[in-house]
Amino acid sequence: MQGQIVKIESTIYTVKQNEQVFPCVLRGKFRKQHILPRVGDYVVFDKNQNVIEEILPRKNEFARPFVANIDIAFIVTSVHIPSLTPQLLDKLLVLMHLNQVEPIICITKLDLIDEEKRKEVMTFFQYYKELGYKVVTNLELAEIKKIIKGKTCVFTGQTGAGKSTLINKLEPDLRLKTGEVSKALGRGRHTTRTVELFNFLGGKLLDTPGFSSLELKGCEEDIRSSFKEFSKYPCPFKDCTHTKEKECVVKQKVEEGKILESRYQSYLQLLNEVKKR
Ligand SMILES: Nc1nc2c(ncn2[C@@H]2O[C@H](COP(=O)(O)OP(=O)(O)O)[C@@H](O)[C@H]2O)c(=O)[nH]1
Ligand SMILES: [Mg+2]
Ligand SMILES: [Zn+2]
Repeated sequence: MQGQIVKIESTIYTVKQNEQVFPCVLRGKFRKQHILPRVGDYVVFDKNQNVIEEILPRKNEFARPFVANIDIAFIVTSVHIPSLTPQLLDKLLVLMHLNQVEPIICITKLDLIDEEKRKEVMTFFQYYKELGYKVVTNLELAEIKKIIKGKTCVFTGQTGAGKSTLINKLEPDLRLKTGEVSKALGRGRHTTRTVELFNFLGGKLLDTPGFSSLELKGCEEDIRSSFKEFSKYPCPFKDCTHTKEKECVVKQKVEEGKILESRYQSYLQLLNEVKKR
């Protein structure tokens, strides 16, 4: 039998198959192999013995949160309290790119800024649209629902950006469910609770707090290739790192304003982070 892990609580793995749930334990071999199932994993399990036999190949995997098989990440980005932080946005875009997760930039709190500022931030996000990223606002509920259908999604972004508010607007029933989970575990809403996979608008929602910055593995080349705009401007030196090279076209384009200064700063910061490891 095949199913998907929707919850893990100590040694109990809840497997869902055809909307039926089965609390399972692991075959001993998993411990020896140092591979453990994660929420989101598709598994082969024995329905009668309630034992997980095998993990099916993953599309992607994360350690914090301990999940697998994410299709889509909504990067919830507030433009006012908390203020827009391009560095965090770019970091999450790189993280998703390197894990084959489709990022959707979701802008919130546009109602809290004036017309002039709104024009300014929309110009900023237009740059991302031109790079091929999908950009929506948290008022475009119909569009967001269309994106979610048939997919496994996460909502990530700064605390206070409006993730919970948006999820509740999309699916008011879910608040009840997530509330029940926390209550049942006897934990406050600010402590970490177990990750859970819910049915959500014809797709699935991995209800998890944000991603740990430690998730960003990869090498310098990975970071470079994640900044899609760089490939539009080939440098004379093929392996140009766009840092100290004299004839770097990327740096020139930053100066000309063709590449956003904040994007370039994000690039340098991420390059430093991976170099340090
Ligand atoms: N004005 C305004 N407030 C918002 C918007 N989205 C969320 N909020 C408020 O921002 C605060 C934080 O939202 P919350 O959903 O808890 O953020 P989370 O930490 O990302 O889950 C709450 O008081 C929300 O009511 C928005 O688009 N406009
Ligand atoms: Mg929240
Ligand atoms: Zn260069």
